[in-house]
Amino acid sequence: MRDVRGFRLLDGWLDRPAQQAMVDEIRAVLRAAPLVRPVTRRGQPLSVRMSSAGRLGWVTDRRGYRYEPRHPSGVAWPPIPEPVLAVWKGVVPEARLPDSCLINWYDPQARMGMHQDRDEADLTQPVVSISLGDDALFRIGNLERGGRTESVWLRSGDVMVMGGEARLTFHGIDRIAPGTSTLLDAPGRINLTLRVAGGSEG
Ligand code: MD6
Ligand code: FE
Repeated sequence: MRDVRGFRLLDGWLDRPAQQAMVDEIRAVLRAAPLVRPVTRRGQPLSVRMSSAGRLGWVTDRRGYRYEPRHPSGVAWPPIPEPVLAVWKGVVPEARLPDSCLINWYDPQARMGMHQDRDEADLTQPVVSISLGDDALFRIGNLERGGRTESVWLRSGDVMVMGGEARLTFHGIDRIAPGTSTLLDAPGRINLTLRVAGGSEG
């Protein structure tokens, strides 16, 4: 376990067969709830394509950022696959169970700008992220935008926990290193982020 500014990085938490099984589960979710390229409130398309599993899915469109109970097509999000829930239970056993799993697909050109994850109702609950496929350069900043940053490579099978003091730290993905993993059949990366998005009524 490595601690980088309060982010707990569990290198190689998932072995190769577990990664493969998880990719199969995610592909099944994406057949029911296909990836979409979201736009910001200003209409700027993100480079990452997204879908979700769980009671709530994170979306952005002209109406802004929020959690929604349905895919933009109108179908309910599929349930969070059991092996994905098992990672959460293994790494943050004290936390409430997650009700949202955001699925991000990065093609080799995709990136994610520095952001905070703050659309969840209860910010005392952690966010757990799982990396599958090509390596990604993850940048960790501060509780305010700007300042010095530190970068770490996230590799296939790595799990990252953002909680406690670090829960509102700015972070982003600078780039993907295509061809560094043989897990997926195309160059790119899948990132799963599990969250407790809703309030305690859920
Ligand atoms: C990514 N991850 O790894 C983007 N957010 O592709 C995130 O934005 C993230 O890894 C919250 C907690 C952990 C993360
Ligand atoms: Fe994030």
